Amino acid sequence: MAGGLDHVGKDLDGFEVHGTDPQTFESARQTLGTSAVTAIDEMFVRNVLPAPSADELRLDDRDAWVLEVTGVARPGSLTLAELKQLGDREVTTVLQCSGNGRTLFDHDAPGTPWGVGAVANSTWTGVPLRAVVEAHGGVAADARFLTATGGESIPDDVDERKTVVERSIPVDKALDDCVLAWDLDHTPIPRAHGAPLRLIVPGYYGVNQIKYVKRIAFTAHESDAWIQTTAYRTRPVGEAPHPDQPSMWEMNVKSLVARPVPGERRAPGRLVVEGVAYGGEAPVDRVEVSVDGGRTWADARLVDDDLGPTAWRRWSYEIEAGVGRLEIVSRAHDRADRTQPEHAIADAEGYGHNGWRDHLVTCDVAAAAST
Ligand SMILES: Nc1nc2c(c(=O)[nH]1)N[C@H]1C(S)=C(S)[C@@H](COP(=O)(O)O)O[C@H]1N2
Ligand SMILES: [Mo]
Repeated sequence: MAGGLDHVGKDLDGFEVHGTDPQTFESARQTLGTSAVTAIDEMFVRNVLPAPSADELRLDDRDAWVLEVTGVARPGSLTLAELKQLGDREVTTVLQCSGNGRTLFDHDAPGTPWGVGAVANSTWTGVPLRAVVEAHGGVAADARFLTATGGESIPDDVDERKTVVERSIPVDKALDDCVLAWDLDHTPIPRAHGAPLRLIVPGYYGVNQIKYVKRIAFTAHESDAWIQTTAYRTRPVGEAPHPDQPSMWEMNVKSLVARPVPGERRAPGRLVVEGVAYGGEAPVDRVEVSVDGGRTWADARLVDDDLGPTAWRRWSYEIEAGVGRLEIVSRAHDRADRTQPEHAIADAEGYGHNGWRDHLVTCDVAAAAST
């Protein structure tokens, strides 16, 4: 935990700081799901490269930001002001780093040692990508992917392809669901979260949600950037990276216990267990909770209205707790009949942990000690 303002304008109070340049800040478990939509101040931050400066991002004149569009019938570029003329849509969706839960794996997976707090649920406003494409005469005939490039400037002395944040996603996904967003939570996107323009890919892992997006290209092949070919692919421990391994695109179904927090002590009586659950492209429609380490389960109550298929569901489960130790676990199900496994598949890079057993939270229920 740390205090004070970071140089991207984020108040670090309450975050676990894994790195400051580039910024890697983890949200505290107990803040997850305290509101239906995560407060911007409580959103985790993950920058692979240092964030561009306010000048580079045109923060004094956001509408002047330029987006290049290629792989369409009429390639060209648009300012943010022009993009705003093409229409807008709001989408509430989970943003989660592929490595969220990495430290729960038994093997020593490399990368940021995330606990459970690299996840948020956020509302974005922007233009549907399809509208941008239509304004440029449609996608090129051979296009199979959308490739989006982040606006970080890359120093001359490093290999641009090994460094650039550039990701490809299937073209149908891009046209059906994606938005180029300028607002987060109905205010201009802060620098930490991708000002002034960000690609939002609902239901996909965080790395695909390109911040500071300066170019979109419809391409026949996936990007040859290292972050696409080699990194962010799932594979068994011990296997070498290869571009044929599945890319970290759609998120798997998952849930977290937010409160009580691990090791918390509570007095006997009414106890409310709270958490969040989310899927990838299919919405979560049921969450089960066990307070005896997975021996018996009961359905949790889903809180809030459904905010959309890729938003999280907050859930709540109330018990009368007697003296003893609670071993709390949760298990989410999605509408495509997918469920969290008891044990996650051990992933070489520590991606995609959704096993319910490793997410177990213990809570001791004891009468208050008299002094
Ligand atoms: N341009 C750019 N986009 C990026 C990144 C980055 O470093 N640069 N990091 C990615 C990763 S790995 C994640 S998990 C999310 C984090 O989004 P957040 O910092 O808004 O929480 O942004 C993604 N988009
Ligand atoms: Mo990430």
